[in-house]
Amino acid sequence: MYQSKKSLSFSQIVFVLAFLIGLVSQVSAHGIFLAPPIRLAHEKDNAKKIMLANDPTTEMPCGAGGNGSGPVTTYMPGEEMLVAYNVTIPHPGPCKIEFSKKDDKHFMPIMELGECGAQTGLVTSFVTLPHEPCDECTIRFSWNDNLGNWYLNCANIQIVDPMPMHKRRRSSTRKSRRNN
Ligand SMILES: *[C@@H]1O[C@H](CO)[C@@H](O)[C@H](O)[C@H]1NC(C)=O
Ligand SMILES: *[C@@H]1O[C@H](CO)[C@@H](O)[C@H](O)[C@H]1NC(C)=O
Ligand SMILES: [Cu+2]
Repeated sequence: MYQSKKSLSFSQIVFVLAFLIGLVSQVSAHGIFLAPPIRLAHEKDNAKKIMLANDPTTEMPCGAGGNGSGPVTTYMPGEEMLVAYNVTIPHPGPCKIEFSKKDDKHFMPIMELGECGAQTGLVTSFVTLPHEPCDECTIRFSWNDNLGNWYLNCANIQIVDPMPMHKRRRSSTRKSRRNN
């Protein structure tokens, strides 16, 4: 009964392939940090980059994307930063948002997200950023599931005061001049 009388049609082959690819991505993907935008691994293949960012990792401190490139998102001191994580395969276990001032060192939790990986779908929150400006700081999403796996994604951020003291003084001078 294994001998097939006719070969698979092109559309059947496409269907089977799509099914397999779907299965593979389902098995490997667990979740990805969508906002702010993260660093991704040095990889030519975009699908693999995304897969590595989704998979459990043993690479500390920033997972597979650790030394990769990513955009830098700029915020104001104390700004409420929107964070979004999409869970594709749920596992219980605590998730948190952490902050490092420089060089991915001394990560400190700035928000606990609870058991954010217990259900599939998008997890969003607003996180209050530190007030102190920094040029090369990192936001890390960290999830440690009930099987001991780590999911880590890092995003490059900057905290920039749009009106540092000297500028503030200058602009108020300008204003008072205009008022005179
Ligand atoms: C980045 O990290 C990967 C895996 O840890 C390593 O194989 C690679 O050599 C590193 N690349 C650079 C430029 O440091
Ligand atoms: C978000 O997760 C859902 C399942 O929970 C999945 O179907 C969807 O493809 C994911 N989207 C992204 C951008 O990861
Ligand atoms: Cu899993």
